[in-house]
Amino acid sequence: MQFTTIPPSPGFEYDHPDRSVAAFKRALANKLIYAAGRDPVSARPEDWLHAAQLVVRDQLVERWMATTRAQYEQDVKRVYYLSMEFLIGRTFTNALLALEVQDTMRIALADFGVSLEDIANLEPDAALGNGGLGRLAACFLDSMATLGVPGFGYGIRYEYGMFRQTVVNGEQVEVPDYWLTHGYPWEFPRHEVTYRVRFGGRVEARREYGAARWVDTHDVLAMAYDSIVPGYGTQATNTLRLWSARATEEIDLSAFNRGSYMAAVERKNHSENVSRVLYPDDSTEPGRELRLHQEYFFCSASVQDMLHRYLRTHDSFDLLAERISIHLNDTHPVLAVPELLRLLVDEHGLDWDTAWGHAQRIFSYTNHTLMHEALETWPVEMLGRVLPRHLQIIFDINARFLADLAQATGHDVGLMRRMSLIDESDGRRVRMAYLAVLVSHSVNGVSALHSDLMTQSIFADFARLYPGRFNNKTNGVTPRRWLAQANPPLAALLDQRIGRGWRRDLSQLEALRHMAAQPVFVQAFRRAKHRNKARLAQWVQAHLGIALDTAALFDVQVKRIHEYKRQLLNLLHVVARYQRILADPDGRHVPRVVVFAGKAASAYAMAKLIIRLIHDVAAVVNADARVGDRLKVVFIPNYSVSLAETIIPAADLSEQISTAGTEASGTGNMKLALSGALTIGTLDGANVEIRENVGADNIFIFGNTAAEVENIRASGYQPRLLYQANPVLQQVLDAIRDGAFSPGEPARYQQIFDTLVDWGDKYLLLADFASYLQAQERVDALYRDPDAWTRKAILNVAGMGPFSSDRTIAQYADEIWHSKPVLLPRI
Ligand code: 26V
Repeated sequence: MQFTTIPPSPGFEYDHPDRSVAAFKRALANKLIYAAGRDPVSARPEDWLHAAQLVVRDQLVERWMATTRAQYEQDVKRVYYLSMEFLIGRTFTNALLALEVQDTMRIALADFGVSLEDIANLEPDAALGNGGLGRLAACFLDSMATLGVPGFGYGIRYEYGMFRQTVVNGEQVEVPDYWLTHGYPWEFPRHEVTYRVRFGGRVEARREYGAARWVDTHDVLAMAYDSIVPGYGTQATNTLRLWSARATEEIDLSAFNRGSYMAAVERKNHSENVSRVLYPDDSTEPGRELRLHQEYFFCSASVQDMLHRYLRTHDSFDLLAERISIHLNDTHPVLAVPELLRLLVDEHGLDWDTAWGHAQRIFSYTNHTLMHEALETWPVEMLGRVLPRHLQIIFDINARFLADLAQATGHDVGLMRRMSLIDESDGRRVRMAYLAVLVSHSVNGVSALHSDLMTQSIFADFARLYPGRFNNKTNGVTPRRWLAQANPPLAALLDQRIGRGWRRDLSQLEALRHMAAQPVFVQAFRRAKHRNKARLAQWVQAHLGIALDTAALFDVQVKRIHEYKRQLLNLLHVVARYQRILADPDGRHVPRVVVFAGKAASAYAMAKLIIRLIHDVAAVVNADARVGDRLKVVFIPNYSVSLAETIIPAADLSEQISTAGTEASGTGNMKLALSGALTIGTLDGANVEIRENVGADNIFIFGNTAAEVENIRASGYQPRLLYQANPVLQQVLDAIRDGAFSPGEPARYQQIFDTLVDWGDKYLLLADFASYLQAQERVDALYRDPDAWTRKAILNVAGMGPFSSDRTIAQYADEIWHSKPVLLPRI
C-alpha cells in the first residue's frame, strides 16, 4: 500500500514516520526512552504498550492534519454529532488495523520479546457510554471517517466512565471506573480551546423574540480534549472533541482572602464536578440537576466552538446552514437548540426569524427509545433556575408553535395541550423530545419497525402535522471492529475466499452465499467458529474457573439487563431445560452453554434481582453432577466493548428476545449475526430486517408480534391463566418461587413469581414462553446436524452487508446532512 505524504508548509522539516519494521523498532525505542522515560532493561509491559500507542499515534497525526487542512481549504459542510455518550472501547488494536500495520508492530515488538496481544489486553476501555446508544455513536465515528464525511463528535470527557461491575455472592456491586489513572495517550489536551459556560443568574432587557442580557451567572470553563478518529483505508481522519470542566479561577480569591480556603476549594470542586461522572442509567429519567448541568455544559461549549470555527472563514451567518449540520443523538443534546438561538440573537444580533430559520435547517434528531420512562422532561422550575434565558427561548418557540397550530387546526385545545412543549399534567415540565422534533428538519428512528411505531405513538400528532420530517435509518455496526478486529479467524477465512474488500464494502459478503453449499468452505467456517469458542472457553476457565465443552451449543445473551429485554425469559428456558434433563437423564439432550453478560442500572432493583437469579441458577445447575456437560450457565461480569469482542465471535446462538415493540433496533443482534451466530428472536427492532436479509429459514423467530402484543394488552392480559394451563411453565415458576435455587432463603424470588403471574407480567414473558420453548427445540434439532447448522450460519454472514454502519452513515450523509466527503488522495 502506498502512503501519500501531504507536505507540510514548504521548508518545514520533521521526521516523517516510516512504516518499516526497522523504523517501528527505532520509534518504539525512542518512545520508551524519551517519552516514557523508561530504561528498556526495566520496561514493564505497560511501558511497552505506552510506547507502542505513541508510535501508532504518530502515524495518525499526519493524516489528521492533512484532513483538517483539506476541510478548511474545501470549505466543506461539517457534520457535528452531539452525543452524551461515546462507548469507544480500546483504541490501540483499532488504530493498528486502520493503518494496516498490525504485522509490522507485532514483529517489531516481538524483536524486543514483547507480545502484541499481551500488551493490547492491558489497554483500559474508554467506556464513556451506557450501551447501545453510546456504542452506535462510536461505530458512526468510525464510519464517518472511513467515508470521508467531515464529522466531528462532541461529548463529555467523563473522569469516571461506566461503572465496573463486580459480582459478590451472586449480586452486582458497582465499582467506580477511574479510567484515566495511567493517562489516555490518544487524547490531545487543548488548553487554549476553552469556553465559558454560564449557569443561573437572571435575564435583563428582554424583548419577546428579541435579544436579552443574561447576567449574574456563575460560570464553568469547558476545556477541549481532542482524539483522532482514523478512517479505514483512507487518509481521512476525524476528530472527537470531549469537554472537561474547569473552574473559572483556580480558587476563588475573594473567599481565599476572607480566609475560607476550604470554601474556595469546594467551589472549584463543585464546578469541576460537571464532567466528573457518566450517569449509569439508560432507562429512567430521574431529573437530576447535575445531569442538566452536564447536558447544557457540553451543548454550549460545542455550539460556541462550531460558531467560532465558522466565523474564522465567513463574515456573515448567511451560509451557516450550508456549512454546518448538527445531529442530536437522542434528546440529551437538545439544549444546543436554545443555545444556538441565544448566541445568534443575543450575542450576534440576528433577528429571531432568521435564527430560527437557520436552526431548522441545521438540526436533525434521532430517537432511540419509545420507552416512556426514558423520555426526557425537565421541570420548568429547574430549567428556569439553571438556564433562565433558555427557558424563555423555549417558551418563545412554544408560543409561536401553538399560535400557528391554533390557526392551522382551528383552536383544537386538546391537540394544543398534547403537542405543547410544556407538559402541564404532572407539574410543569419541558418535553425535550418535542423540542427536538419541532426544530429538526429530519427525525429518524433506528429500525423500520421502530420508525413506524414512533410515528404511530409518541410523535403521532407531529407526524400528521409534518409527515415529511420523519424517516428511518436502520442502525449498523462497523465491520472493522466487529469482524476484522474481533474475529480474526473468520476475517482470515473471508480474506482468503472473497478478498479483503469487505472491510470497506460489507455487501461483498454476498459472495459467501454460494459457498454455503461447498463442504470445504463449510468445514473451514466451522473451524473458525470453533477457534473463537475455544478462546472464550479459555477466558472463562481462567477468570471464572468454569470448564466449558466447546462442542456444546454456545447460547449468548449479552446486553444491558432490562425487563423488556427479557433475560428472565431466557432463564425460564434454562430452568425448563434443567428440569427436562433431570426428568429424562438418559435422553439425547443437545449440550448447551448459556452465557449471560450485562450491567444493571444501579438503582434498578428488579434488574439486579435478575442478575442474582442467574447466578443462583448457575450455581445449582453447574454443580449438579446429573447434568454434567449437557448444561452450563455462565454470567460473565463487567460486560464491556472489549469483552464483547471476545464473547460475540464465540456465539452459536444469539438471543434477541425483547417484547415486540420495545427494542428500538438492537445492534448486538447485528454483531452476533455478522460473526455467524443464528438468531433466536422476536419480530422486534432490527430483527425484522435481519430476517429479511438472511432469509426466514435461517433465523428462529417466535412469539407475539408488536401488533399482537398491543392486542393482548388491550384485551385484558391474564398471565395467571397461562401459568395454570402450562405444566412446564408451572414447574419452572414454582421452582423459582419455592427456593429451588435459593435454598438458604426460599422467598428470595417470590417477587419474580408475583411480577409474572399476579402483577400483570408487563413484558409478556408468559405469553411468549411456549412459543420460545418450541423455537428452542428447533434450535436443538438443527444443531444436531452440524453441516446444516453451519450452512445457515454462513447464510447469516452473507446477508449482513446492509448492517454495516457505513451504509447507515451514507444514508445520513445523503438524506439528512447533505454532506459531501472531503477530497483527499486515496491510499
Ligand atoms: C436514557 C437516559 C435517561 C436519563 C438518564 C441517562 C440516559 C441515558 C441513555 C438513555 C437512552 C438510552 C436509549 C438507548 O440506548 N437506546 C438504544 O439505542 C440503540 C442504538 O440506536 C438501539 O439499538 C437500542 O435498541 C436502544 O435500546
